[in-house]
Amino acid sequence: MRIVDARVIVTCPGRNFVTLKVVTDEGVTGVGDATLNGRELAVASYLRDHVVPLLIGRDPARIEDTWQYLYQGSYWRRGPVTMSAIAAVDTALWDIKGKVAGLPVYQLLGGRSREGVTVYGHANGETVDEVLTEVARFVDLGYRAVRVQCGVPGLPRTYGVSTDKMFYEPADAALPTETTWSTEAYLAHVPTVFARVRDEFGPTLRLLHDVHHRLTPIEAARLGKSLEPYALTWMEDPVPADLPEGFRLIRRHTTTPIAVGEVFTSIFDAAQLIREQLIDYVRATVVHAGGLTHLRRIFDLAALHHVRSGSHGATDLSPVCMAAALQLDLAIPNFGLQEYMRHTAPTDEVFPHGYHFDGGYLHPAETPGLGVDIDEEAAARHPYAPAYLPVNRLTDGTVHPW
Ligand code: GCO
Ligand code: MG
Repeated sequence: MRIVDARVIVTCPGRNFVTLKVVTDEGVTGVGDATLNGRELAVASYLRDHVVPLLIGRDPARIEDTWQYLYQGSYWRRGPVTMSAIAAVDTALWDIKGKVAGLPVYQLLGGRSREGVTVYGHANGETVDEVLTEVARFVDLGYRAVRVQCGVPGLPRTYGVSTDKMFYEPADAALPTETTWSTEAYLAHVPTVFARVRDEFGPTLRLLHDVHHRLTPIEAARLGKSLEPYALTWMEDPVPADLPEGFRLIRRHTTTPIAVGEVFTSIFDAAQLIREQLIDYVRATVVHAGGLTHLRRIFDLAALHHVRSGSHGATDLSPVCMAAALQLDLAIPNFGLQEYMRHTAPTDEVFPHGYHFDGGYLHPAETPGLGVDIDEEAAARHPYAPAYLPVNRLTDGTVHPW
């Protein structure tokens, strides 16, 4: 079998997605997600101009060899653009391998290690009362884990709080919107939110919170400590993870578990955090971390050090990424949690898929391959529209992590 074509499909059914579709001479096809929110066209060009010509004529069964060829062969390693492009090829080749074998990809990865993939949803509101209503909605839907984000009094807009609750999308404008941040207001407010959520929902519902890289290590340590009575499953991205040793300071002060890694693209971003046991969950995912082949490597390293998976699953990762992530989530021994933000109906129409939610779990499709596809005619009805993530500033105007 040989690869005869590879198409890069950019579509915007409400938000932008980049998808690679690999076609073989025997008519078997595979898909891979290549979406990099706010920088989509860079990956589309990398694929079209520098990767697709190298795929034509290759044997699609040689997944590892192709990965190494694209990674080592580019000379310029790592980075989100390169790794998302490699991820798309890798994912598509796993899809093809599954279809050829007549098996869902999780069977090729060692088979099922659990009955379903436990997911968490996003409860958010401007006020604590609104948050409580939203948490109740997720509990009613069957979720066993809920991320809680609340507006901060005095700040006009806060990360993670949206009007369209289920389909939160922060890349909301053709040029970046600007938001305002106050660490003082935030640190004072968050513990009061979790006190009320625990009070209302009892001790066993798994609760999570995303700090979105906005604190310094000592501030994060203080937040972790103040949240200890509410027993969070994790505090996410407490600081920018560029400096792994910064996490030692957080660790020294708090037992609140830490999840990091949605912006990681390589095992080398995570290695020190994992080896020193500075984190509890690694949030890398298929599309930005080099596909199933490389993500499996990250999770295997994590397993040696009591670190579990907690893959990113925001709406800017397409259903193709989610379908692939679920295959790996089901197979690995050290699965922790999977983020699950629902896609809109127009997105689901462009990406028909067989995974489904039931009783707090997502279940991958049982069909051969990944169990997801792209409807190219539907995709063509939604042309690319520029959209950027916001830029954040402190109240005095200083640029601050968003
Ligand atoms: C999450 C993430 C997202 C990111 C988004 C950026 O935990 O789901 O923080 O909400 O902000 O993926 O494109
Ligand atoms: Mg996050």
